[in-house]
Amino acid sequence: MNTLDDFLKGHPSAADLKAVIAAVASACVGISRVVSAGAIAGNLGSAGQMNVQAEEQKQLDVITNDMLSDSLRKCPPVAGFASEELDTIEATGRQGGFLVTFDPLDGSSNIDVNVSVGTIFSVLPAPPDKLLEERDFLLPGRRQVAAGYAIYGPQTMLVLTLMDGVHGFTLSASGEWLLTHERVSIPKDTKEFAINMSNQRHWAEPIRTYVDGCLAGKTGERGKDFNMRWVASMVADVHRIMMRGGVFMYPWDKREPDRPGKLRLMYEGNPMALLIEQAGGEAINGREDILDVQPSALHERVAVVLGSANEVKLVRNLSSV
Ligand code: P6P
Repeated sequence: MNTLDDFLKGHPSAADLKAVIAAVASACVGISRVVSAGAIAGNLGSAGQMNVQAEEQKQLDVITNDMLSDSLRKCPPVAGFASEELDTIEATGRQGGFLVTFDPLDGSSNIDVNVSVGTIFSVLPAPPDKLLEERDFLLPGRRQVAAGYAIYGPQTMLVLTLMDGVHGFTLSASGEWLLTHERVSIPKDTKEFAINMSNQRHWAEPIRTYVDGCLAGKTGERGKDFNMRWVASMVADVHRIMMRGGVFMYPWDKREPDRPGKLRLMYEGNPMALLIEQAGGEAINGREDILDVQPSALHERVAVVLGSANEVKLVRNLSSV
């Protein structure tokens, strides 16, 4: 089997971009080990502080953030990075190259109960010759030059795109990423939807209509029965869709009417939307492609509906009436 190093060596993209991917991949090997050590290492539970999202930080949120930050600081083509766990950006002092945004441990509320979690990352072009500012990160998702996630589950996998399709690597016992899933392709149709049903009374009409159609199954207009999954770990739900299709929804809801959604645009919505589109799926915030959203703040949130193209098209049509 080819390794990630073999894959990158043979890839036409620029050497400095490949160095960024290698730096992220290397950090994820370490994160996998720390996550799998769990209670043995005494890293579970709360860190006793809140992050910029006003959410309680887990110890592993802080530990994994530091691991990925350290790896990027040491990677020459990285001009700066932003993390879900950091209030603002960190500039490395180098100019040009790339910006990286990341969620070091997505789904960390699952970590204490041993459910799959993951790392999500996005790579953007850095401005060529200026001191870095937060607004340099506020590029639409279409400007990404690479994105990916690591999923720490029964297997640890790295799933990434360098803008020519999506490829999956599985971490071997010896710590090597082996190419196990070439050119991942998401089925256009599905019988599986993922949403947190406990929020049903808060959704807007189009989402309620779409989910009601799935629940009606063969007895309704869809003419087929659906299954439901909700891991409450975006990386795990998206990975399932990458492997067998489906539709994932975290829509706007009226609990916080001024908030577009729960998930973050720059390091959850955009990287996942790029991967989904590169694998033949679609990713919208309801009406428009997530990748076309113009960010206005580093930690802004976005509504997310992504997955099998024909299902997302249905939601887009319902939202457009
Ligand atoms: P809820 C994890 O906290 C996360 O950000 C995503 O990974 C996940 O899809 C979502 O929130 C789960 O949210 O409201 O179902 O707990």
